[in-house]
Amino acid sequence: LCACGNVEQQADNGSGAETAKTRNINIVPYPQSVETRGGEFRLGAEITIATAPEAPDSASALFALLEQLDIQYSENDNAVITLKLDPTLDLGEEGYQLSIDQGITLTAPTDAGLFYAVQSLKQLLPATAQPGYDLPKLQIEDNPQYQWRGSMLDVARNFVSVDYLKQHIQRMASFKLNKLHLHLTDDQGWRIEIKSWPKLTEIGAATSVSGNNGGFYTQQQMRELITFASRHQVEIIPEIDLPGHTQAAIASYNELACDDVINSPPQNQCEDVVGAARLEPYQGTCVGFSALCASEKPDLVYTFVEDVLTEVADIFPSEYLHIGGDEVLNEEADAFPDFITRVDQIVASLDRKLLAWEEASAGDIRGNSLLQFWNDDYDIAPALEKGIHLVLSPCSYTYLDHGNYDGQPDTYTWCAKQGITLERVYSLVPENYQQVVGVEGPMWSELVSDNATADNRNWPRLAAIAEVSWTRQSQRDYQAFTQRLSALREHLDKMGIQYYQAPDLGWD
Ligand code: TNX
Repeated sequence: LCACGNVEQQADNGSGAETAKTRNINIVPYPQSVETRGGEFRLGAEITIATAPEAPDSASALFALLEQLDIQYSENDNAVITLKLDPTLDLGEEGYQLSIDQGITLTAPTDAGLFYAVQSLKQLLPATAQPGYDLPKLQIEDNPQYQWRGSMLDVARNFVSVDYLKQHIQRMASFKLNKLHLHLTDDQGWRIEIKSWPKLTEIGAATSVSGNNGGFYTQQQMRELITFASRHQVEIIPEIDLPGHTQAAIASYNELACDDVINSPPQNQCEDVVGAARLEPYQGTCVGFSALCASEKPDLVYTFVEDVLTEVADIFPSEYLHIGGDEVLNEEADAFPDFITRVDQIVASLDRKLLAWEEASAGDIRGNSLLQFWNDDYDIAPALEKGIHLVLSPCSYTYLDHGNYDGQPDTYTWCAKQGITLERVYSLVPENYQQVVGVEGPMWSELVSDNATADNRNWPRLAAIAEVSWTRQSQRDYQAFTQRLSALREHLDKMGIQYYQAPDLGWD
């Protein structure tokens, strides 16, 4: 994805670059190469800066950083901190250089690169205001290994506010995570306004799991959030989960189902839904029992899907539309491959690419699709042969609804009995898989109904997701990671993150 061979060599042969063991530059995710030069540069409480007019997002990020640290600044050519766009720099779309010497110079070919340079600088500084700041003289060259560095929030099982999403986006950005996948629909709730099918939010948005608050995002709110996210270099990817996980849609428009009672197949353990009326909104935690009736009512179902995806594509500018495709365990299982094939055609007609959970490889989908790989045992080889690439979310490493530790209350264990520790997340080696675009940490929310719990499940584990997806394997080292992250505690506190105090971080 980027022509950065030189830089990689420099990092690997150890000439001047610190090795994973000796470094003490507390940046997460760790950069491609860091050379310290000895000595320090003192940043005063009143400085001059120069930003690049064509790079507004990095300029805003720098202003916010200086304001947070009570550093007075004015724009001037002879600046102490310079942000410079240099399109000739061969560092890929997101790479940057950060040099601290007699002053601080951030250089990148894009605004995104400069934005990430500011994030690195931010981590080199304290999180709160001081009289002055001593920074190590150094030269950093950096760019990510993977272009997909994701977090998924399940806002369907339990709704979260726009304010929380904004906070989450800022936190993601500080760790250079760049894809926020919103799981917008599921059995328990429909969270995005669809003007042509208004009952989806009138009825389908009213509930969550266990009688918790419902809610939905208006199209206007979502457009504003997308702009906010893009200013933090985060792209929002919408997921409309189809054809299963659709009880909220079916409760809103009963005719989308085959029968008016729920019939469950033998492999489904969900006794509580069998025989329930289709009209009822669902507030339990079973999966796999619902599906749109594509087999018997194709006209209605494909009209619905096309209407919904057309509005979704109009709201979300993302290159990919996530159409779910997971866990159709009921009587519609036979119709599933054809359904996926047709939905991919709808997505193509909207000029977008398909993203779906791995099961969607059963359909005849385009080779430019992405599949989200969650079950290590799944035979993904045929999809790879078609050229399809993977977003890695193998559940035993990345499912953040599982416990931070063995026995954590209100967590799932189905994929990893002892929970998924920080070290376990970090031990994912994306390089061991083929055709990978990156890594994503899904945080399913059946058991997560407040922001504090969401924070606790996401952090610090998302920092490990960030490092395994940004940093090359030669630069990854769990001990060094925990030391660097441990040193950033103040930064996490400043962002208001109610993280789990992972013992390896030594914060007790
Ligand atoms: C599986 S894996 C799901 C979700 C659940 C989650 C709970 C996958 C694509 N789907 O519907 O929320 O397990 O851990």
